[in-house]
Amino acid sequence: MEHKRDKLGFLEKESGSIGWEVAIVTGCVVLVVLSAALLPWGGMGRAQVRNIAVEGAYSPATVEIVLGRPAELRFWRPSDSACTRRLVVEGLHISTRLKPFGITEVKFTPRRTGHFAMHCGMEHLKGQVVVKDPLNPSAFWPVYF
Ligand SMILES: [Cu+2]
Repeated sequence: MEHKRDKLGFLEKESGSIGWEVAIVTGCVVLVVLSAALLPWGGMGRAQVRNIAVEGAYSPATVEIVLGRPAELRFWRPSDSACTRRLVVEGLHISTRLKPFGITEVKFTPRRTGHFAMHCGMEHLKGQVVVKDPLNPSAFWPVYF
């Protein structure tokens, strides 16, 4: 099969055919976009670690995490006051005892977006866990206060 050459001597491509270069570049772009899109759900990568001090208040009172990736909330409770013993996060199925004078790790993978109220057993201490979907930032359902 003869290749046609233009005036400058460059090989002309047959009309209607897509060059390999175009196919490869398109394939790469598709792969990058797909992997970026799937990352939040894949559970890939390290856990999202958040440190929270429990002494008179939760500090910080608001922690933000991303949907679908393993999360690890680390509660540092430097006292054994009865008030701070229990930790509850509404809507995320978290109710646990925080050990005194140490760190309690609470591990879970958030499967829904929203603002989830966090409080002690008697609801003196208050905070919230915010779960966001980076691909759909306006998705905040259901909302728990
Ligand atoms: Cu309390």
